[in-house]
Amino acid sequence: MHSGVSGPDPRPESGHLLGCVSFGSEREDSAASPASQHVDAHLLYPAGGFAEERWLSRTPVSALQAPGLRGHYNDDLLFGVIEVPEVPEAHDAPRDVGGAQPLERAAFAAYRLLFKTLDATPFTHLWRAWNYMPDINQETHGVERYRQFNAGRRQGFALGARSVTGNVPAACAIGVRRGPLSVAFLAGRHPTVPVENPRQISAFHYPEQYGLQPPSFARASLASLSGQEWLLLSGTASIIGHQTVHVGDVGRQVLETLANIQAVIDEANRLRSDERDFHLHDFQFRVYVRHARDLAVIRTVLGGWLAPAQSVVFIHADICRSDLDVEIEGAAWRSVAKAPA
Ligand code: 3EB
Repeated sequence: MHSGVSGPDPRPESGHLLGCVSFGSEREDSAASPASQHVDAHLLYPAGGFAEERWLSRTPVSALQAPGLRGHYNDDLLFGVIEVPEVPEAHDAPRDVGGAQPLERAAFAAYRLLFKTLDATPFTHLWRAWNYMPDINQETHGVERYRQFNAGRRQGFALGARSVTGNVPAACAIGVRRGPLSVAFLAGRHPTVPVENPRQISAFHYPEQYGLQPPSFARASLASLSGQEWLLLSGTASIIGHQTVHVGDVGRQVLETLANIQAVIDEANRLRSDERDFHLHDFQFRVYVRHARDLAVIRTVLGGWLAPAQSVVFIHADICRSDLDVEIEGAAWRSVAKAPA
């Protein structure tokens, strides 16, 4: 299994398509893949207006179809996409589950469906979720929409009998231009090792000032599967403890974010048994940029730390705290000498 990001002119790649994520202007054929997530946000770099990230499997994949969900799986894992439109609540609807706000109910419905689906497959462990929603920083019903999402997600975890602290998946929650709540996910047969960042309070322990129901995600997921080890980094930003730092200075936000990513990688290496450590240069990155005008600064600062050949896509999108201008996530994988038992 490997993943690669290809630009507008992708070279032929070998492997079976497990899942696919596209960024930028929607292409006619992108809907053709049954397990594809479209991120409706302007692609800032690489140039060309469209990029695709493909998750390829060495072994054949099978399709999994359920109402509201499309996915593909191989022997080790399942990649799926769930899209839930936000609909106003019927005035006579029962108020006991799912909350009052459309996004909160959409998040609840998405995670209820996700865990219900996982429980019907061998892939009961959620490794990583990518959450995209429009107007993430906008306030409606007196609550910021990201917080509405957090409330619904947390209730979905609880209903699915999943832990909302500690043993939680890696994730990101990002604002896009339009569309339904879109959740892509990777799930596996075996639990991951959740990784936290010693420089930050765990997100699931954030104080109430960031919302009454804290987000349920780990800073990274360390996963083992036949002969490979993966490190999936959550969206990472310029946060120390629980506080945003370097407000208004995007260059320093990038440096602080890199320090956080390095701290998570160090922590993951500490938790691993294999001698060969993960290194910053092993990762492919996705960078979310709030203001397109910041792209040059962000690329320059990152360029000082990343290898020239490293795969990085830059996406014009909103970050879930309105005082953050940049967020970075990544993934790396490597072969291990012996397949884990
Ligand atoms: C942070 O560290 C920045 O709600 O799933 C990063 C990764 C963030 C995931 C999520 C939010 C999420 O709190 C925001």
